[in-house]
Amino acid sequence: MRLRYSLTSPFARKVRTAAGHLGLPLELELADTLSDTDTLLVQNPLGKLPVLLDEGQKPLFDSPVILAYLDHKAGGGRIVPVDPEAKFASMRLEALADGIMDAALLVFYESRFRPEERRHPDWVARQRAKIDRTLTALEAEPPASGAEPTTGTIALACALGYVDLRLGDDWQADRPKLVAWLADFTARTPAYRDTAPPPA
Ligand SMILES: N[C@@H](CCC(=O)N[C@@H](CS)C(=O)NCC(=O)O)C(=O)O
Repeated sequence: MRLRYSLTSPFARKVRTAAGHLGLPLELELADTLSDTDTLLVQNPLGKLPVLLDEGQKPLFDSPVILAYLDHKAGGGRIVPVDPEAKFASMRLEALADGIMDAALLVFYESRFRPEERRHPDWVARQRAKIDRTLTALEAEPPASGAEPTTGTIALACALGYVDLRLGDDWQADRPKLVAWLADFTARTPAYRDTAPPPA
């Protein structure tokens, strides 16, 4: 399997962490989302990464679909819980974590791609508020430490890592439970450690 990815993409990190945890080898191929000629545009008309390429399959995206596919390839029931209650809890957590990443990405893109005079501070503040509220909700109900990784906890770890990378670690100050949870997840999940982005 080949993954179109970038080194800093939190969504691609989800896939790399999941594949590593499941023992599924991935060939990595960088993609340039700013290029008009990158084959990424053919593989995913949305022009977004990650995209997973596997023989006999259409290109797969987005990251929740790819994680479900990897779980299937690994025999099922590994990172997608079989028990319906646990499965929907994991999917819900993944949706929240992906939402944090979407908002953090938008904040980052605003500073990276928009000239200063066309930026919208109120809009950026709204994105940051989404992240803040979601982290506070998760601090009130953090995932259990010591559990086997699921699509939800893999996504959450990648979201927290991305917030650290792009927005700094201020979020940690009043969220000791999430900080402790991430430390435990990091210690127990080599594939997450091995996919840390280069420093900003
Ligand atoms: N929902 C998608 C989000 C993917 C996404 O936003 N990827 C970013 C990189 S981290 C991207 O490709 N951005 C380029 C663009 O939106 O044009 C997923 O879960 O894979």
